[in-house]
Amino acid sequence: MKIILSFVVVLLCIGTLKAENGYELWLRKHPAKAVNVTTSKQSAVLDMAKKELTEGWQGKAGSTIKLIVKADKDIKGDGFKINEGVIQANNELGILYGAFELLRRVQTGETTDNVVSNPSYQRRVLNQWDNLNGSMEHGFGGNSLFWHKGKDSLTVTDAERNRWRDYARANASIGINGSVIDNVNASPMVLSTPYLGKVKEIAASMRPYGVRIYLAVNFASPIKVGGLKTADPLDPGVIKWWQDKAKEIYALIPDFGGFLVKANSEGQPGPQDYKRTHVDGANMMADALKPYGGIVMWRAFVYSTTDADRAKQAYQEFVPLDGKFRDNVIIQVKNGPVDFQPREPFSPLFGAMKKTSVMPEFQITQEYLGHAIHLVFLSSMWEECLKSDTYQEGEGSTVGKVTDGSIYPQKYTAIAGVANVGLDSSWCGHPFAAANWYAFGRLAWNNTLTSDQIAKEWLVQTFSPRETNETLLTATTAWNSGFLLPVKKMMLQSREAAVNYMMPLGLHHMFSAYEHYGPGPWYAPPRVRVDWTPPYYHKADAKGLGFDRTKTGSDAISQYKEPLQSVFADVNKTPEIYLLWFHHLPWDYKMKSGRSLWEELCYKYQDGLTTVRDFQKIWDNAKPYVDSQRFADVQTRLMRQTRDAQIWKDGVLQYFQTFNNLPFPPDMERPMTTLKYIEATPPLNIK
Ligand code: GCV
Repeated sequence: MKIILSFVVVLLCIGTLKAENGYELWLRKHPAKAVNVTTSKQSAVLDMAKKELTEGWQGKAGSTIKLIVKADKDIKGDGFKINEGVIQANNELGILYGAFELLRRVQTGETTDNVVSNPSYQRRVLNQWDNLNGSMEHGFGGNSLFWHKGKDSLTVTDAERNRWRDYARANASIGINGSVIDNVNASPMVLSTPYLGKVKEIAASMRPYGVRIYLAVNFASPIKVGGLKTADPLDPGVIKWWQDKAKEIYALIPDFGGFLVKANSEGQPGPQDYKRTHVDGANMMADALKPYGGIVMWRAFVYSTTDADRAKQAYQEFVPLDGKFRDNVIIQVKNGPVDFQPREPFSPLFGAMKKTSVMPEFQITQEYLGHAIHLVFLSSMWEECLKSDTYQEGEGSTVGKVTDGSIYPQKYTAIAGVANVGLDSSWCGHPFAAANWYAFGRLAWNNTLTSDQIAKEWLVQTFSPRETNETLLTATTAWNSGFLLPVKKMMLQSREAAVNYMMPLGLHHMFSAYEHYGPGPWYAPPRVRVDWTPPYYHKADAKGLGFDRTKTGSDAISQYKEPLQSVFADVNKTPEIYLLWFHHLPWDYKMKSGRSLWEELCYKYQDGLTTVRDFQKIWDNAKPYVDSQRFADVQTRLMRQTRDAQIWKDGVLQYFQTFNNLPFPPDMERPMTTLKYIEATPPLNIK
């Protein structure tokens, strides 16, 4: 009887699911139950917490919730406690975060008693790679939320203010408390007085939600904006220029967060242009910001063609500088040593800088993971990184722990995510790309969360039926088994699937030159610098494949702490997921499965493709539970993802055959297109 009832209810739901464009993200409104919220005092932030609870309450009708701002030894920073209808925090922002957490817990059916929640990182910051002309570097969710071209580019409208507020609210709901609102390839103009006027407006819109503004700054700004002859960090005129600029900014924006700097990297100016060091540059800026409590996030993403292995260079340049930075400088380090690839081992810089604050940088926008076309849940990748053991202070020195202050004393702790958020009505392009924004925030708040938990939370909030009357709640069992479980499984498999159809077994950087989307392992025109071409990384030849980073090769393994060094040095001990990252191996190398390297590679690509085909079936079966707009949108994107996975498989494997002349394993699917065709086809992401 129950089953029949559930079925009937599901059918009823199908008829009533209204089209949704994704704008509400994970904060979709449900009919609220009556609740009485009391506060110990009145303030803008507390009023907002009260409003969220009143408008979103789905717990017992008639409940009372008390909001109490009172210090407690168990509560750290802007953390909170929830117990028996009371949210307690050290400060008002903590109450707001607690309110969002309580609503989430009610919705996901988790306990709402004895909850103590403290953030892993103090600064949880999005990096928007937004250009001042309104475009976004590797942004796939539309144009910039903050900037646009034209003569009215600095006038602010109410529509913009509302959008910024919605952005800040979404961030606050997952604990993100900062946003760098311009690209790390920074235009000096952002520091000009007219632009700072707009920055002030943006900051004002976000402030009520506790989201502070930061700016990415161009090291040559004193020349370009200030009219000075130099940007030498030791020049008194330059020092004064930055001090005056900091004073100007803080007069406009008293809670300004600080600067993010990409210096001497990929052609950006920096202190080395004046024979100075990263320390000279970063400390000079840090001194200018210090009186106001600002910080400098100085990126370690540096490499040049002079070293034979790009993966080694950040470590080589930064480890000798350990201990020399001011305490308000944080070195921002990408998760892997190369560049946000589908899979990299963790950067050896994590844990190696013991007297300097270090923060992880993740890429939420899917530059290398299928843009806004492929469904790839990146939480799994970040979880893998945060839980990787660096062994720097003995076993258990995970990347999470060496960056969140639990192992090394750090005055400031922080984490950054390169945002995928833009002006699209769905914010991020792909409806499932919002799950990556969500996951970043949740992991920044708690770096020990599992991707399983995060996926579940996101799905429940993003897709659960809006109706809450009791009859419809009987649909829950059907919803769980028909939607939540299969779709969650799909999300959790999606990153590994992408690794498999793009570059399995430790292969990396095999993208076409066009926007890092489709396959291009063959791409190597004569005048392009070699470390921007895939053959530099895969090193395929007649004998074998892979980058030798052991002692017989670049010796990058020596940057890892024992026992990892020995593990990576030994081909039999190296985890197969990193095999070709660390070793150049013959095509007939025997894998743990008993297959040859070539066969294993073929099966991995096949596996990636087959998994994505299955995603299409999973999604089609989920149709009764999803509104027509989001259903069709995901369905169409999955179609393209499947086609692309096929092209990745066909392109890469046929290219490797030009070296090894080996046949495909007998039971493997044959290619659908020739290598020649794939090489000549325009980039896949162009519609
Ligand atoms: C913002 C990669 C990207 C660049 C990006 C750079 C960085 O190289 O392709 O677009 O520049 O990383 O992180 O600075």
